[in-house]
Amino acid sequence: MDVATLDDADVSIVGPGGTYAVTYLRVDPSGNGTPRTAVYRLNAPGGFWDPADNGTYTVNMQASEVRDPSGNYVAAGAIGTFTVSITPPTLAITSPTSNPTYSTAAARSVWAGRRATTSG
Ligand SMILES: [Ca+2]
Repeated sequence: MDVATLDDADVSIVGPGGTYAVTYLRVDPSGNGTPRTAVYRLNAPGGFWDPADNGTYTVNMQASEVRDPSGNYVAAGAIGTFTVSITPPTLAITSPTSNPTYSTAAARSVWAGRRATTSG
């Protein structure tokens, strides 16, 4: 692989919500040779991953983007898929274990006590 041909234009990803560009990050190991693994980042559609993004994503090699040192380009077309499956978190609200009671007589008593304390 001619690693100088690696960049953001090499692949695009088609998912349930459309076609997405990627960001080229690195190649392992560095320098020309074979085999090489190129790493790209796909940002979450809409800024974060949520259940609306669930589904199958297809990685598509773009024509005339990556080649070997002899000038042979990788053929365009689908080169892999991955699945996104996000389950939303749940929040459970349980009843309190004790149910406080309210007495108007008790409230008056407390209020009167405070008045007596502050006026004295
Ligand atoms: Ca390229």
